[in-house]
Amino acid sequence: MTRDSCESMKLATRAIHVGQQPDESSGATIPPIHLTTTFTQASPGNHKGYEYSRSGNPTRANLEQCLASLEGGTHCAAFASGSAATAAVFATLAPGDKVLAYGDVYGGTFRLLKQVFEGFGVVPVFTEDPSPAGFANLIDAKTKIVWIETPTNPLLRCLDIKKLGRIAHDSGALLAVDNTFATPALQQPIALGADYIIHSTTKYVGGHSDVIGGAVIVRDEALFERIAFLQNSLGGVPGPFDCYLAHRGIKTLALRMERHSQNALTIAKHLQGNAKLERVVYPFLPDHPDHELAKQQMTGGGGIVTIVFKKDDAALEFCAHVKIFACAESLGGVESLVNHPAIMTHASIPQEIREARGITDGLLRLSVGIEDVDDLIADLDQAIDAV
Ligand code: P1T
Repeated sequence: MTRDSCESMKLATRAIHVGQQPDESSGATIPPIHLTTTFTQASPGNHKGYEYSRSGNPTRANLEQCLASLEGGTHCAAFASGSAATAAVFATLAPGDKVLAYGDVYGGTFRLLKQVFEGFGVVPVFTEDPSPAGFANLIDAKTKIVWIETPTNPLLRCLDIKKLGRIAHDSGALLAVDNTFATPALQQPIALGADYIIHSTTKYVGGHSDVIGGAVIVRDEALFERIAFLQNSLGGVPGPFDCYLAHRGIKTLALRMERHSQNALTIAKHLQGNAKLERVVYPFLPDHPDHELAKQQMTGGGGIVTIVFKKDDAALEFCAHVKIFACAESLGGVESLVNHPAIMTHASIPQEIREARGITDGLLRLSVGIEDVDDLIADLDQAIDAV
């Protein structure tokens, strides 16, 4: 089926069929992986739409078509990592342009803004208030991009995409939403007004912790032209095999996100009230500060649960005792992981800023996998008992 013939279908169907036309030459139901750097031309300039695999490759085009469809965008550009995708969006800016972001962003995104793009004259501005008013207070005519993650990494605050889209647009800025944590299976930012969607496809989109990748999805032709130009010019493109792996993962995205969300909610409820924990953070728990908003803009709470131990040292001890949960960076794979953001993923954020944001040494981020939830709970309980 072509993208056009699938467009009226639901996400779980599109995830399996868009960009998966059988191979014309052989009938292969699963399209071949086009492991080629170049494409033979009948005569100079007379080709079939592909010239050189940095500029375009059929396996990459299949992945891009599918991701654009799932996010409700018109176009997608795939990248070699989520960071390369993020950098391409910032590379659309000129000196003096401002990026307004909530402080609780992925450490690597903070590092790109502060240690790379600030050097080129881009001005990063961080609000510590995730409410629409927090952004409205800091936005001005120089703000070109409002950048958000929702839920945020690792504190799981949820930001109001619809209201932030209006604030950005009223001021002449674009809204960029990093949809890595929720994925299009749980949250549709373009339908709520976002202009750019960014993914680390390394996470839930790929889903199996075996491929690094990224993507930018847009709903506007002119924006896509600029991003496609930067994709080709900066050259941070994924190889065909990586595109194949990410696309293969997408086919089970809807199913996986349902199970990740179910397991995470069950675990969050189970851990709530544990005497050794100060806090259990999960958007679909009623005591979460953004619970109402999360229920409005997400169809499930996602697979991440953040826990904070009363004693900082307990977090490290816990990591030494878990058996099923692997102590590792990253998230979004079928297997459960535990990450210590202050030491691992968010170490590039200066300590005083990190702690002021609540990323303390006692905080752990659980990426809840799709194993049997009883086994996961037993593992968490024995590790907490051991500290
Ligand atoms: O790792 P990479 O594919 O380059 O993606 C960067 C990135 C972008 N956006 C979000 C929300 C992310 O979480 C990440 C990467 N994050 C981790 C590696 C992590 O463990 O949090």
